[in-house]
Amino acid sequence: MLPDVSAERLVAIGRRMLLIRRFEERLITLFQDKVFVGHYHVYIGQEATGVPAIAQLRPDDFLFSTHRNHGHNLARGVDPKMLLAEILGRVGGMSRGKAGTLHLSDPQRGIFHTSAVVGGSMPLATGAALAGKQLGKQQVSVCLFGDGALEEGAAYEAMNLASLWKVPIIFICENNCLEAREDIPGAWHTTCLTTQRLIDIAAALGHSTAAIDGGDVGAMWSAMSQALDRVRGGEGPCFIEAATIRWPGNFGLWPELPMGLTNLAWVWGAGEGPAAYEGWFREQDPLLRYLRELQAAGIADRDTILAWDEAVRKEVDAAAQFALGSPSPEPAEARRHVFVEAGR
Ligand SMILES: Cc1ncc(C[n+]2csc(CCOP(=O)(O)OP(=O)(O)O)c2C)c(N)n1
Ligand SMILES: [Mg+2]
Repeated sequence: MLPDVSAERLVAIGRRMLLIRRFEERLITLFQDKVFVGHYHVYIGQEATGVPAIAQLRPDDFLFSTHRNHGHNLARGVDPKMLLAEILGRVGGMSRGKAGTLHLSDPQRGIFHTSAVVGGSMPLATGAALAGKQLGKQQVSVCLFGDGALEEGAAYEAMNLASLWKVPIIFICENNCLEAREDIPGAWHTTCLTTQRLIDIAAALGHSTAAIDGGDVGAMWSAMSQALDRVRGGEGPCFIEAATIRWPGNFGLWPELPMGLTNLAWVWGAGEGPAAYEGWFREQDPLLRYLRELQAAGIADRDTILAWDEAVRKEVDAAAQFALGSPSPEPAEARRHVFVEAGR
């Protein structure tokens, strides 16, 4: 079901999801073209979680993310040009190319830290929430992380303290561990935890919880809206488990495009694409699911969606042109913006 908001907002969500998809697809092709090196992760297949959640934040709220952070940054309104330059390690990036994909930050947008250390953002987000509480401006700290973070001790300390201190924090666990379990309603197969329903962990620690289909924009919108009311009202932490089916390009060590670029023809019928992934296109892809909902509600027809796609692709082209035209940092830059200069 679509969120109960204006058509303008529904459209903005769809366009932002599309921007994330095309940006990440471009990033994969840039890597395949050897434009940059090193490990990186993409957010494709999880757009229906981050976009409706982050769209509801106030500009002064705090956002903490993980290794799968590009989509969260775009959802928060980070400039695609600067974001791509940062990911490629160029001086045009938000951190002058020194943070790279794994440590993106944009303090002006409340993105103080993303961490590739699994679970690493959770204590920091809890600390920010404590600051938010003490500042008394009803700022909320939102922490997105994967199911794997619940393997880490830091996650439990953070969740426990958040509850003890009743701080305004929303933990959003993006559980991309595949399929729903038929034997336990509301539970998902997880690879790394004995607990099948991750909200049970948070509930035991006193959090208010919600388990939703992370591919459903409306479900995420409503869970987040309720969580925000609760935490801004001083009622303590919330934990949302958003279950998503892992995107087929995300199974290997490196992201791949086994299905090619997303073919939007699947929104209004059967598009072209490898037969093996027809189920993904028809039922699981959260972007296609949402665009179909907009179409069925009469908010966007085929031509409108294609026009959005053209505009988004141009925005990604411009980002690529900017990032590729931006130089790498000078070697001497390595000694700047550090706590202690080497050799001192
Ligand atoms: C503390 C720590 N242990 C191991 C790793 C290596 N590592 C990188 S991503 C990852 C999987 C994380 O799974 P999850 O948090 O569910 O995120 P997903 O990639 O599934 O979105 C692991 C184990 C790490 N980065 N940090
Ligand atoms: Mg995971």
